[in-house]
Amino acid sequence: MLRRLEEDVRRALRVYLIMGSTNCPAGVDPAELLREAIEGGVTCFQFREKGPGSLAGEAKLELAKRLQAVCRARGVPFIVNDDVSLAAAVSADGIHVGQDDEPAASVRARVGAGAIVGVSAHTVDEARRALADGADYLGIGPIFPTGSKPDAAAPQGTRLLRDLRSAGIAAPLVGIGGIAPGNAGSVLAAGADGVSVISAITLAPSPREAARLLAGAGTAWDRSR
Ligand code: 3NM
Repeated sequence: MLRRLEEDVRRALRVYLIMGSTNCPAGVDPAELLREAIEGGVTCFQFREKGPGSLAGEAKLELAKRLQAVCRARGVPFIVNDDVSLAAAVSADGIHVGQDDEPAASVRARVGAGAIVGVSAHTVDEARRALADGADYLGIGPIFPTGSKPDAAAPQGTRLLRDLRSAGIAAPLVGIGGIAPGNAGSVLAAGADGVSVISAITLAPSPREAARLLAGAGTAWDRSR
């Protein structure tokens, strides 16, 4: 399969929902939440099944397949967090890894040229290394304080996004951490191609409306340029 075009990845990052079963309010079906969020404007999805109470084994695989089916029916890329074996088992569109996970070069070797590889980076050096290792996009965060990742580093604001662009890095970038409709514009203005969120959508009274507002922040940013 041909390597994804960079511009396709850039466009997909615009409103990037990350979610696992533990991010959903009690009694809410993750597949239904995802369906609503995509209807609202989500352009990419990452299955991140992590932390206390998260699913494992067959139950994790089953949920991955259900969420992938929702994405497929709507043409939204389905990315798996960290678990390269799961990504391979379901033929996911891509895989996202952090600095403490399997290195990007070995992930790229395992998933092949046709899959999207995303890497979390916290410095310009980490970003350069990930791109040299074959990453298609970088996740930059946490931008703002987040309640969704207990081991997140200190919030760094939009500075690293600006530094990466000033350093001439043109690769697709997505901001993450504490992003919501009200601050998404500042993340795009700093150089991100999109915003990645968990709670702004999963804990919103209406995931559809939250996604619509995040997509609207992108449209407003495009118009202001
Ligand atoms: N990674 P919310 S912050 C999964 O900084 C994740 O790399 C981060 O959740 C990083 O949108 C984060 O609810 C959690 O703040 C994002």
